[in-house]
Amino acid sequence: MENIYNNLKLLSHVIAKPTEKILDFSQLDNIIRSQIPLFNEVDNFEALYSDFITECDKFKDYVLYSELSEKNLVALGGLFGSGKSSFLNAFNADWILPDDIDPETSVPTYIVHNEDYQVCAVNIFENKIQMEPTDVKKVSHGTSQIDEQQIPSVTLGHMLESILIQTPKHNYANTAFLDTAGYAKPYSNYYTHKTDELGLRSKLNSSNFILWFISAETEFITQADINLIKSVRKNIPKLIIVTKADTKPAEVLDKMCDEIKLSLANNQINYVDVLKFSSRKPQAYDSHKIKYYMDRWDNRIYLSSFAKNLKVLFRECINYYTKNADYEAVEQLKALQNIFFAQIKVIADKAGIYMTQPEQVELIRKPLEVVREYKKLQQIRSNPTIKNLLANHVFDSHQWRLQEGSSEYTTKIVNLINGVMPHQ
Ligand SMILES: Nc1nc2c(ncn2[C@@H]2O[C@H](COP(=O)(O)OP(=O)(O)O)[C@@H](O)[C@H]2O)c(=O)[nH]1
Ligand SMILES: [Mg+2]
Repeated sequence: MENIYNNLKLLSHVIAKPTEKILDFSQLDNIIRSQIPLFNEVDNFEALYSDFITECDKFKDYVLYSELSEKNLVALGGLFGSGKSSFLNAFNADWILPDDIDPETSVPTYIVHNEDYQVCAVNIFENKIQMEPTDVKKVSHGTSQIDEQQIPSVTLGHMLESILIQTPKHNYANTAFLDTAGYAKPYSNYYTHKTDELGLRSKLNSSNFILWFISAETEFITQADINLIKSVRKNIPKLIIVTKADTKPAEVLDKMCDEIKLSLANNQINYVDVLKFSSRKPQAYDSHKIKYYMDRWDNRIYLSSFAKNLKVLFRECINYYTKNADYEAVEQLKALQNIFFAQIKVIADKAGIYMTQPEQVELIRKPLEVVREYKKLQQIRSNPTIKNLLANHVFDSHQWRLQEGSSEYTTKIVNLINGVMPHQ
């Protein structure tokens, strides 16, 4: 009886509508769902739009979950069933996440550090609700399965947009993990809109770092994996983890890692490392190396990329219509962009999120242009010692922490400065 009462309580909780909306997303939603799709003839619109929607969803999550504020996001990607949730459970020494038997019920889950154990969720009505930690498994596996009762099982995953778990077991103060459902091929039994490749790709694109999982059981990296990783933004560091290492002998694992490295290199994919892990033996294999990378990432200062990432769709659309001399569409898009970012700013201000405006994104390049012009005017020549100092000490320094984090970003800036400061 008590179980039935608790399950009913959980159900009413999960489907509760907000009594009062403090943050109103309706105007934003109107622009996103009704107005932007009108410009769908732009090249590659489907991928651009999917990235845009995901970035908007991430923005909503950062607004609704103040616990995510200022945190870098490490997204977990890979095939459905590759061992992502098990990795998080084992890595955090905390068996809170269900291993998903059904992708339909799997809910994107953030994990952050807090001294108190707490779980909250955002439901499909954009209402933030508190939950009991044990409810996380009930949401995915169904209420009766957990309680071993003979009443029909009710899964509630489809009522939730996302879950946020705060746990003292998660050791990274500046990092949030995002557990995704992963992807499945359209002909697979696990294929649903939640395991669609485009959706996962967008989720990865809106993260700061990526952990990509490949099960050792497959013994190789599939072309589908390669294609997906390749389609994600180049400047997001990607660490490849071969999971379920306990299922294969050492020599098979080593050969698999070498082949993965070769395939990635052949496809011009930058990766941080290829490491082995088993959730059955979480201290064994390369777990210390994974921890090393996690520590490094946790030390990176978070720089909000919302404005930059949201701007991409508008920029690409405006470029397309400018090229096609459709100036009416260009003007419409510029007006839409202004309304959109004004709305974003209103919400960000209310939620206390710092937001660069789109014109500031453009301005980021300007200081170096100013230096270049000034040097030309004054006929100043560069001192190579200063250049080396900058390259070796400033841009290479751990103190100079960048959200982009990648060596590619550093190289870009060093190249820019090289351009600004010609040899004597
Ligand atoms: N032998 C073994 N099985 C694992 C390991 N990690 C996960 N599994 C199993 O693989 C299945 C899928 O794991 P899950 O973590 O749900 O994958 P996800 O869909 O990527 O989150 C589950 O049945 C797990 O028990 C591992 O390290 N070793
Ligand atoms: Mg999972």
